[in-house]
Amino acid sequence: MVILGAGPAGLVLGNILLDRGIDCVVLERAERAHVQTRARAGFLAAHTVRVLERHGLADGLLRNGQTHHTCEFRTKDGRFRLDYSGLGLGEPHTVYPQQALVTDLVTRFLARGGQLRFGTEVLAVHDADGERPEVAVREADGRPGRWRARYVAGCDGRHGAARHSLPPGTTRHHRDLGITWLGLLADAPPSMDAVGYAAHDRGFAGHMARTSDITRYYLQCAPGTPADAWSEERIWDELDLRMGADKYGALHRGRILQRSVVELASDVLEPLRHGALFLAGDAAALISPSAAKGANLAVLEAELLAHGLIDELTTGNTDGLDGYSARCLTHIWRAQEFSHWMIRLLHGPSGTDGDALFHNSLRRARLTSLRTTRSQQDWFAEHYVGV
Ligand code: FAS
Repeated sequence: MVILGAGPAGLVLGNILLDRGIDCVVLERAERAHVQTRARAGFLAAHTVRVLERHGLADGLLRNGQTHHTCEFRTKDGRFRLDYSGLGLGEPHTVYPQQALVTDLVTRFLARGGQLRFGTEVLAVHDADGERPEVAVREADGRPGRWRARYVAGCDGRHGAARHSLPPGTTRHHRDLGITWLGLLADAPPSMDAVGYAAHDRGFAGHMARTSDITRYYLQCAPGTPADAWSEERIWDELDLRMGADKYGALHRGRILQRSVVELASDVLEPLRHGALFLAGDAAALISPSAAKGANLAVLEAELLAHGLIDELTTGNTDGLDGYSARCLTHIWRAQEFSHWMIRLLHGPSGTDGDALFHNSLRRARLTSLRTTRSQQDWFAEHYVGV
């Protein structure tokens, strides 16, 4: 079994297969230090925690993760909080930085004798429809290499080789959402005990705890804005303005540790299986971070694929593998739908022309429904935490 990519999808899959005695190798382009410090997700759904616990992969997050169950919406009409531990399925999030989870998964995989080849770039997957597909790589020493296996899992993300090795006829649904965020990681304690969403006329702003000392912020900016265009002072001033610091108190400031530009897009490939090649995680679909679903879907899909592979390789039963694509796509499209709902809730066209006024009035009505209607709050909580 060859697994492309050492992100949450590839590592969860590799650990589950290794535990069941199934030989696998993970091929990862980046070096270990980079993989283990790349800051992305932080909100793990209750389902994700259950999957990781089920496979003995949750020690770190159970020890250091923080349970989270409140979000706060701030608009020019005021603010309201939703404690979703009493709404919908009544499930909380666990806040645990993705880089910490990935470090746990790498450490455990290697400790169990797993083969993980850092610095190995996958160039292409050939003969996916054949008995033993071939994975062409550039090894860490620069020499070309080839890996053959009964199955290949493409867990190498949205820009990986697996996506570019698909046969013609694969359907790709892609939408650029025309919204850009500055993704920021600040060396500052969280300023509220909730996920903060500000739907401001100047654009969206988001506040998400990562640890007791580190906070992730998102700041909507004009498309094409370079990551380093804004000074730290301007960033904090704008975050304070959009978060309503004049009414609710200033945010805790600190050094900006990491910045990235996130162009919100939605992308789904169908089907997710091509012969012996299976796609999982961001290689399968990209969900905008507005719904915090990407890493959670990656773990869900990794477990589904692992179960299908274990069944086929140990009993010859192919039901799990045959149904893999359809099962994942059901979850993916639900996550896409919720992600789009969140985008329409938190972003509106700027300006005062008729169209802008119309859409912003719809947005305010959505926020009012969420603030005042129990059924809307239950729906929100179920989709916000569920995958
Ligand atoms: P990954 O991208 O994590 O891993 C793929 C791996 O494949 C990488 O290590 C890469 O180096 C490697 N690779 C790529 N090409 C290769 C090649 N040719 N050869 C070998 N290796 C190759 N999701 C949430 O659920 N909650 C959040 O709060 C959240 N916040 C996010 C914030 C940001 C700024 C970003 C960018 C994403 C966020 N996401 C969030 C989504 C994110 O977590 C992804 O969904 C998640 O990393 C997907 O995991 P994988 O599919 O394993 O892919």
